[in-house]
Amino acid sequence: MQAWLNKLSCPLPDSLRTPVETARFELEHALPGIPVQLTVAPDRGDAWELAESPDGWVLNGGETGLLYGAYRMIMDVLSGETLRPCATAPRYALRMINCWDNMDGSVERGYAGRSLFFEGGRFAYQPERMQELGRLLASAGINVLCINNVNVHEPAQRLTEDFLPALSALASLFRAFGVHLMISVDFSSPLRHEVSTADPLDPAVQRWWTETADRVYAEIPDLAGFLVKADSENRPGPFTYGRTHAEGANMLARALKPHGGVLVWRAFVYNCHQDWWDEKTDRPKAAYETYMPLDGQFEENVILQVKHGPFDFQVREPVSPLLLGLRRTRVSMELQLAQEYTGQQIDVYAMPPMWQEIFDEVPADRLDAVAAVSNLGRDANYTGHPLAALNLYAFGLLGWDPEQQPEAVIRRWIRLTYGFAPAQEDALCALLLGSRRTYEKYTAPLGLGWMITPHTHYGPNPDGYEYDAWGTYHRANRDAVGIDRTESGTGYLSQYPEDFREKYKNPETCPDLMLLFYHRLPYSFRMRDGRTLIQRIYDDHFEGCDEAERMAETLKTLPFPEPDRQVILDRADRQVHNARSWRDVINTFFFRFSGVPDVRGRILRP
Ligand code: GCW
Repeated sequence: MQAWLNKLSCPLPDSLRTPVETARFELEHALPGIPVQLTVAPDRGDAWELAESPDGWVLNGGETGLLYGAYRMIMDVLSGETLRPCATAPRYALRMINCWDNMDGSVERGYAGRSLFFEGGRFAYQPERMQELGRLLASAGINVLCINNVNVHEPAQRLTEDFLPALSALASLFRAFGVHLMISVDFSSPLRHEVSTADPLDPAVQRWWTETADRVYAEIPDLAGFLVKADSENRPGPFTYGRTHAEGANMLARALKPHGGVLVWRAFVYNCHQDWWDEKTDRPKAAYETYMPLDGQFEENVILQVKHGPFDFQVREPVSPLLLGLRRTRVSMELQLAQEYTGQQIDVYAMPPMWQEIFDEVPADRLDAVAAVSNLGRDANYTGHPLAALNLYAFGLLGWDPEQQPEAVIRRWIRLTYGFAPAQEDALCALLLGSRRTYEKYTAPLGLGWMITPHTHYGPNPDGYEYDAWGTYHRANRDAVGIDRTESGTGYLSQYPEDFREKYKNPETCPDLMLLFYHRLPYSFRMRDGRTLIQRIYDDHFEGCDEAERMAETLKTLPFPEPDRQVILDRADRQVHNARSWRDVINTFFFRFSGVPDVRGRILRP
């Protein structure tokens, strides 16, 4: 089972070594009746062009360009579209998947089974599955795969001797698909190798990293680079030595530079030991405060990877002010396919509509790269929920061209994956397009986020993080809820450009769905449609839950093939259960605090 390419059932031979060989093989087997001449223009990289010739088609492009072009032709034909001459190049040079896989085989925030790459402290993978994965990634235009968790644990932390040959063998499987591997490294690694410090300005540390990079690149010359989570959620980093993140990142970047590698440095830095009495510290402000002063100080092979929102992949967050602020730093925007806070691949949650909002806010020339936390695992269908494969596919397509419309991407995926009749395609497309809004309605209201069960992050718990150290407070009491993040409050909003501030600063004009992100408001606050805030909260939760029930009914009517059908229907039942529990817990929470009954007399627990 290969998600959207399940119609391409031809197994891939082991002999494939280069993207051009793969392109040729795939075209010959998938489109045997269509003559395609491949012409390589090495300097064109990922770009490609398709033209008609008297004897068929001419596909011209860089080595990887030919592969992307070949998959595009195949997918056009498989999804019933007519081949047309065209030329295209990706908007972002790096389109990266970040796996949070540990070498013991577990996956941090993984909802699709155990790791595809590791088990028992070592590399353990099925070569055929790696080829299938290479095919899936390349067909979606994804070109970098970071295989291990940013929270680096042993033995990856050590970069042991046997790590590199195994990594090299894996890299050669993906090479045929134009996918470059990347590894997460631990900033304190030198300490495990008889260097007494990890201070980035210490010559012994610099030497250790230079030698390590040399060793790694001797085995894997086309490794994309290193990914680093430093000084974040208790990980080691430059702060221990009184150094800045530019000093830390640049030291590593210089070690990679002779090899053409990039150093991807995550900007997910905040105080995770906050005192909940402290109302001055506001977690969403943290990344901007840390990195804006460093803008322009990074080496040119450093890419700063910024989560799309200022918190952490909640259902609704504003775009990170850091993404709008940085001008002289190469930036990657990090999305999360793993549905950590968005239903854990049990609840249906199609991400393209959410990403469209994000891409609309970030000027196109601001980003060099996009990255997404993986939703992959060892489950037969790769993504746990068969419909979650859409998110992987869509990430690749939007990383190539962020202007593609969510509906077009979703329809194309449905055609490739299921080939439904038009009415069924319409039904599934509408369901997917609406799935994020539905999920949003039955979970934490109006931009508040975070009312989840601590640690597992599935299911409701309004006070789960309220008296904790993670900086994610709603501060609900009997009169009001939310945090004032305008200038009169924490000042978060002043990290944005003027037009953005104008849009959100006033509760009367702030878009409803962001209301409680920016403002602290009484339950009696009048929304623009005349409802009170508390009534809006109740209504959303009743509506969201009704919608989840209807989604489950619709899914039952659709002719999914087995084994997808069984998985989809089982998970739809669990989603309904989850939605009811959210509705009841959240509504009860607010009813108990406010004492305000539902105007429509629906039942709320006293
Ligand atoms: O959302 C948090 C997750 C952690 C994760 C962290 C991060 C890899 O709960 O599991 O750690 O984000 O992005 O680094």
